[in-house]
Amino acid sequence: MRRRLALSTTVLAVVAGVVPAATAHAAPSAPTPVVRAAQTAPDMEGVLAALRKTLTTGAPGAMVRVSGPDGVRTEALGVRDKVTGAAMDPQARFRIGSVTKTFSAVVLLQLVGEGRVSLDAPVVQYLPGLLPDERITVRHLLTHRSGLADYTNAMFANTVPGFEAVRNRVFSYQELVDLSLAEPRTGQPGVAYQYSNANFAVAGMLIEKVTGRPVAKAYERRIIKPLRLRNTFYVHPGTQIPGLHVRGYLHEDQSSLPLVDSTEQTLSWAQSAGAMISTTADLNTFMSGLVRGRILRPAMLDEMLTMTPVNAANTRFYGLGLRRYDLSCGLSVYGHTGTVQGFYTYAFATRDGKRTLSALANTSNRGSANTALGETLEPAFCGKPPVPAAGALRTAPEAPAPEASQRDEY
Ligand code: REX
Repeated sequence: MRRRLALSTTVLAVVAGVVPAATAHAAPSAPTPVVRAAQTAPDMEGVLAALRKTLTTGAPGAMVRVSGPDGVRTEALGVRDKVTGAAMDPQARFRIGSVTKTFSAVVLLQLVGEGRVSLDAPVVQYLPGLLPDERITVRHLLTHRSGLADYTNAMFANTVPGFEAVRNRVFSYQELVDLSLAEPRTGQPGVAYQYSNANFAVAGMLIEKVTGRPVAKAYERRIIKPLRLRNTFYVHPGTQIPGLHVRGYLHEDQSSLPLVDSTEQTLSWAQSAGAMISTTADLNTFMSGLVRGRILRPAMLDEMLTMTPVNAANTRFYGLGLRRYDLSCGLSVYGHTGTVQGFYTYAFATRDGKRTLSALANTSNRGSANTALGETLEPAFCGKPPVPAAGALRTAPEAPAPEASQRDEY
């Protein structure tokens, strides 16, 4: 409790996900994370309740996989295909959206560790003329502090028409960067966190420039093979999800209209910012392997885990292509979230990598379903909430525990 009060006073100038830094180059540092292991068993009843809520708020199906030294637990509700009625299947592949950003950041940090890229070098040193501001560094891209506008806001201002306009399009990275640069920049380099897919489009371009090969090869050689992720793919610009997979269903902005099957698309609008396909098992292996140092040297993992706050409550942080959530039980978990048409994903691990969770709902453009899916994290990592002492309810019935009030913040 003392710790939480102390944290809430450290960051005062945080506004709606935009966090000003003290100077152009030094981002505010996050409070020390709690690195201990998850101490209580996962509360699978709580996880199931969150999945049920995900369905009642509009997802055709949802599933979760919680892995740890005491075993693997999976839960799946609803359908993975609305037409055939096939049940949601914990083995099925799906689109992981921005969890792809963690893969891209790992590849770039490996290249940094090999001395082929410098985190604090200007991007234009590697990609001459690409960006109009030579102060934008590689680190700014990976921390969302470049000020490059997120072109997807305009692209998907009208959700379904926007999606249909790009679902079969193949963009070059240059075209995506041009879309971003056609908009005003959101700030000076290094100053504020502002989530933008443009950052990870440039990151992909950088990977291709430095390695001389497509990003798919880098993911395969540097992450997928070493961690034996047999169900993880980057098929861009292919539109199909290979093999057994979940079908994705996109909500229209007008909620009376039927769901749109959004399974097949190039995902070219995202590429290295969001086009990968995986499974809950592979995502757990990936996040666990990452935090345990299996794919990054210690110094590079430290860079990735250097976090700055991104919400006013000071419970959400962003590192280099990696999020940190501080849960109500005081535990910090690391991973990423994903949203692409028809698919919401969460993939998180404790700092010691011993407990991991991946969750998927086959819908999107329905914030309440995404929030409900995120409510799997607390029970999975914190276990059952403490039962209040018998007298406690009589003395203070109107005051909710701080833990309870924080459970909605995903
Ligand atoms: C694109 C629009 C969302 C989705 C987006 N996705 O930027 C990236 C990602 C790749 O995964 N980001 C999330 C669409 C936020 C993350 O990091 O967790 N929304 C939808 C609309 C809204 O079209 N008009 O909900 O499917």
